[in-house]
Amino acid sequence: MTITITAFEASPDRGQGLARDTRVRWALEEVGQPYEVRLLSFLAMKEPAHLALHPFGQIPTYEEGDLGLFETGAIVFHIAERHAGLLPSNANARARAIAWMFAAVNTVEPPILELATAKLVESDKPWSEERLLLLHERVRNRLKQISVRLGGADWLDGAFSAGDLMMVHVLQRLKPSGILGEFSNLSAYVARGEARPAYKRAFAGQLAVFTNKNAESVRSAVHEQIIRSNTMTNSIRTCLWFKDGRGPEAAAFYCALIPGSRVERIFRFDNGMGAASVTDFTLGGAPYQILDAGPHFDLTEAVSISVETDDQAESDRIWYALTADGGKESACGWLKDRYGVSWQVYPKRLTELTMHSNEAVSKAAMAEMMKQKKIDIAAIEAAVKAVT
Ligand code: GTB
Repeated sequence: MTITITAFEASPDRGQGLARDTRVRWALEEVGQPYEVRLLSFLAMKEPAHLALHPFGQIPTYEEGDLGLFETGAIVFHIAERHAGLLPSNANARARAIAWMFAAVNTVEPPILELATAKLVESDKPWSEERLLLLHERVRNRLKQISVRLGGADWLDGAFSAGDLMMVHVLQRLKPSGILGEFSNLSAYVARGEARPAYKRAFAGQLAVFTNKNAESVRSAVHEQIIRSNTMTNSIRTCLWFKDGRGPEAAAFYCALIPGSRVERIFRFDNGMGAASVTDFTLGGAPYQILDAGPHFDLTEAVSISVETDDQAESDRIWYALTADGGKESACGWLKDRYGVSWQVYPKRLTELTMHSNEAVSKAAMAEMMKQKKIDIAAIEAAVKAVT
C-alpha cells in the first residue's frame, strides 16, 4: 500500500531539515519503506481537505490505505511498530525505546520550541534578553540531564531506536543556538544520527523540495492570497511582504494615520517559524494587504505608497509620524518608515507645479524639489515665482 506523507511546499527553514516531516522521512528511510510526499502551501494546510486529516492544520501527516495519522510521535511509532529496524524485539527494551520517543516530544522538545519561538517573535520586546536567558537555562538543564544519561554511549538505550531518531531530530533545532555545542557527547550523538545513510536520504529528500521549488512556491503562496482576497472582496490589493511579525501592527498604525482607512481582517497562522499573518486593510480608500510570513523577501524603495495631501500641514503631520521611531527621511518627499516601507508624501500643490503646462514653472518646481527631503511647498512656490 502506498504511503503518502505531507510536507511544506516552501519550508521556512530553507531546507535545513528542521521541519517535522524530516523525522517521518527518516523513519521511513530507516525501515526501507518507499513513500510519496504531497507538498502543501500554508493556505492549503488550513483548508477543509487537510483539516480532515490533521485537526491542527499542520504537517506532516501520514496516509496508508484507510489510515490517516497526524503527530510525528504517533507516526514514527506506527512506522516502528509495523516495520523492523526501529524498536528492539525484547519487550522491556522496546518499552524503554518508546519512553525515549515520548521524552523527546514531551519533555525535551517543548523548552526548545519555546526558545525558538521567543527568539523569532519576541526579540523586539524590552524584556526579551532576560526571558531568553531563562529559556536558555531551561534548555541547558534538560541537555545536562540527557548528556549525563547518554554518557559515552552511542545511543540512549543500546542499539539505535525510534527514541534516538526522535531525540536527535529534536536536538538538531538547537544547533544554531550554540547550546548543543556545550555538550560534546550530545553534539557527537546528533552527528552520529546525521551520519546514518537513512538520515542522509531523508535530508536530501526535503532539501530537494527547497532547492527545486522554494522560490516558485513562495511566489505562488503570495498569488494564492491575492486571488482569494480578490474573490472575497472583488477588489485588487497591493500586497506588501513583511518578515518581522509586525504586519498587523503596521496596518493599524497606517490606518490610524491616514484618514479614510480601516483594518478589515487579520488572519494569523503559524507557518512553522512562528507567527505569520495576512492583514487586509484600506488605506485612504485604496485596498492593501500585508503578508507577514518569514524571511524570504525584503521591502524595497521600488515599491512605495504615494500620499498626495491637501496642504503642507497635512503633509507634515504624516511625514513626522512616518519618520518617527526608526523611520528615515530620504529625498524629494520620500521616506522609509519604521517597518521599512517606503512612502512619498507631498501636498497636491507640488503636483500642480511640477506638472505645470508652463515649462519654466515645472522645471523650477522640479529643481527646487530635488534639493528637499520633506517637501517644503513655500520654498517651491518661491522658486517658481523667481522664474515667472
Ligand atoms: N506536534 C506536532 C508534530 O510533532 O507533528 C507539531 C507539528 C508542527 O509543528 N508542524 C509544523 C506546521 O505545520 C511544521 S514543523 N506548522 C504550520 C502551522 O502550524 O500552521 C515545525 C517547524 C517548521 C519550521 C522550522 N524551521 O524553520 O526551523 C522548524 C520546525
